Amino acid sequence: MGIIVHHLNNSRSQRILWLLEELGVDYAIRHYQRDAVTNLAPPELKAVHPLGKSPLLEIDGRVIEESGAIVQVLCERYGAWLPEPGTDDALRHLELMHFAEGSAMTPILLNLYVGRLGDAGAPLQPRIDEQLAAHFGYLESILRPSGHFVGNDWTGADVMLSFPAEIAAMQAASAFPKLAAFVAAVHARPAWQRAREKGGVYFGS
Ligand SMILES: N[C@@H](CCC(=O)N[C@@H](CS)C(=O)NCC(=O)O)C(=O)O
Repeated sequence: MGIIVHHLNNSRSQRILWLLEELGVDYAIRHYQRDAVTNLAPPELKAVHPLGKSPLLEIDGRVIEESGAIVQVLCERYGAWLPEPGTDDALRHLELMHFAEGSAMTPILLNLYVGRLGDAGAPLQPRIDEQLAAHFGYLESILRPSGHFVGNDWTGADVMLSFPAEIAAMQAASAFPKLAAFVAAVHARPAWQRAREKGGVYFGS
């Protein structure tokens, strides 16, 4: 049975296309477009999964939600982009796979939503800014001399952290030069460029 990615334009789903391209796996994309006014996913995604969010991966006759789980399943299935099991790197990898969505996305999303409140959100903004700087600063500090987040090669953690790193590089590249270099290295990969072609509009480009 084939693999299908339910892909929302301009979303975290882009990194799943990137990983599939890196793995050289055959897959199909079902495209969904954000609403031009609300920026939300279209209702058709709720027919695939009750939350109606993307990415969603159809594989082996079931639908998997949550990017981190999708990345882990794909890396394990194809035996690639994972550190050696039982090593310190494997533990670090697990930690960072969860950090990407569990921690790094929280201030990013708060910034997005509270920013829409205008003056009403002003009292919250200093704490959000401080947490954004803390999380981006942490990522900047743990990026290894190899240019990867774990070990000396590409892993699923690099895929997961590419999204918060892209936000950091967009918002303040000069404050986070290592993250900006990491993002440039990701974007230079032929697999990322193929995924970008197939995925459609991403970050306005
Ligand atoms: N933690 C989830 C987040 C999924 C998520 O919120 N996806 C966004 C795109 S970045 C989405 O579908 N937003 C559209 C909506 O909420 O209507 C994951 O990483 O898979």
